[in-house]
Order: sequence, then structure tokens, then C-alpha cells
Amino acid sequence: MPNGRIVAGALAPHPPHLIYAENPPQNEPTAECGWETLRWGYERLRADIDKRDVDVLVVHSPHWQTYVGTHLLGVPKFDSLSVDPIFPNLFRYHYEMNVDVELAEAIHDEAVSEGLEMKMMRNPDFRVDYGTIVCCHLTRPQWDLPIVSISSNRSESYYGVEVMQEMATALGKATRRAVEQSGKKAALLCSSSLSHRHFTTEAEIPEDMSREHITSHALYLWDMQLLEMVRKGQTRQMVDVMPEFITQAKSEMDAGSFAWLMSALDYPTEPGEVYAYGTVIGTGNAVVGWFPEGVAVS
Ligand code: 2XP
Ligand code: FE2
Repeated sequence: MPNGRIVAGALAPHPPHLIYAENPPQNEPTAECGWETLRWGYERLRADIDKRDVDVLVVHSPHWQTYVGTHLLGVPKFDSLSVDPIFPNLFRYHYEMNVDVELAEAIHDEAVSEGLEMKMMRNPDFRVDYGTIVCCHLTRPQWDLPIVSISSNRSESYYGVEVMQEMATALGKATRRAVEQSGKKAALLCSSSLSHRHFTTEAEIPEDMSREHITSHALYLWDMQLLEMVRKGQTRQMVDVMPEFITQAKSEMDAGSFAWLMSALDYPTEPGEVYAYGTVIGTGNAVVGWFPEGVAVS
């Protein structure tokens, strides 16, 4: 009897700045420092995920955008250079990753049975998006686990936010069933920031933290409202407020990554662990973990 399960879920934002500031060997540009609160928060998330003996990371990314259906990486290995289109000065990252194609196919099939349009991406030269790469690196920099990467269907722009939420919810249920039947222990990653209004100019030294703050108090209030809900275990309310949050805070959760994660975790009522909150070029970012089998690990 397979005993697959989701052992961790995380809100795991993907600013390339955090990799830039960490100076891993894969990234060409180098930095002196920067965004420590978020980076140290990520270190604690890594340690908590590490304790759970995870077999696979499953990530939903706002930067792999598909307009006809939802796609999944379907090739066992990828390696190439990823250059951030907006911040090429910060992120030129040489990646190598293994994909759990079997689990990806199982998610594909379960999602089809939910009535979703799905496709396996079989092009070996495909350039993996930086939302997937940055989020996976920050959660697990040793790249020793296979990943599953799921695209974001842009139903929000085609139809509207409610359609997007409904589809992401169905995809979450499908993901959960596929993980359960796989016999594997999965960590699910919602690769997303909270409020998402950027500054349009950058400091001469990008890691100059004297320039880093939220773009407006209104957005800070939104971010704090969401994090209060995380801390109270009010995840259904978070999903309910998502349409308004997406419009008001320009959130990249319009991709459906958060609705997907909450549906897959079946709306946790225990408080999420908030590891960090901080801004990156003015956007609000939080690192949060949910552990369905409890926070303490024996
Ligand atoms: O450009 C984006 O959408 C990003 N998420 C990266 C930049 C700053 C982030 O929060
Ligand atoms: Fe982004």
C-alpha cells in the first residue's frame, strides 16, 4: 500500500537577489552581502525540510507561463545557463537538475481526471524558468533531490481570478492524490512573493540595503494581514481574500501557486511557521513553512 504524502509545504519566493547575495558557485555575478533576513529565514526552512527526509520537491512557478493548459517538465535532466530577463546583472546561473518524470506524469494524469487541460513538456533543450530554479536553489541548494516543475496556466488573464482559483484548486487536489499514490515524501513549493510592486530603478550597488524598503504602506498592510492569517492558521480565509489581494497588491499569486499549495495541503488550520519577511527591490516576500505531520520531528 503506497504511503506517499506531503511532508512539507512552503511559501518560497524567488527573487534572484537572494542567490546573488549568497554567492553560490553556480552564479556568475558576486555580491558583498544583502537581504540577510530573508536568506537566514531560508536557512531555517532548509533545516526543517531536511529533517523530514524528503524524496522530491514539487514547485509551481509564476514564471513558467502557459496559455493552453498546464504543463509539467517531462525530461529526466536539464542543464543550461539561466539569465534573469529583468536582472541579468544579478543572475547568470548555471543549473543542473533531475526531474521526477514519473511523479510529474502521475500529476498530469490525475489533473486530467479533474477535467484540466494538461501537457508533458518533452523538449530536452527547454530553458527552465527562473521561478523554478531560484525557488529550488533557495530551498535545497545542494540540488540532491529530483524536482517536479508545474507551469502556471494564465487563466487569470484569459478568464478572471475566480476561474484561475478554481483551476489551481483542482490542480492541488490532483497533486495531492498523485503524491499519495507515489509512495514518496514530497515538499511542495509555492514560488511566489506577496505584494509585488517593484521600484523601477536600482541602486548603483544592488545590495545597498539603505535603499531597500516596501514600496508603500498600503502594500505593507496587505502583507501583514496575510501573515497574520498564516500565524492563525486561517488558510481558507487567505484563499478567499486572494482575488482582492491580487488586484490590490499586484501580487504574482495571480499565477495560482498559492491556491494550488493550499488545496494540496487541504487548508492547514495549524499556524504556519513564518521564517522571515523582507522586501526585495520594494516587493514583499515571506518565507513560510507548513508541516502536516507537526512541527516537531523526533
Ligand atoms: O520579477 C519578479 O517577478 C520577481 N519575482 C523577482 C524580483 C523581485 C522580487 O520579488
Ligand atoms: Fe517573480
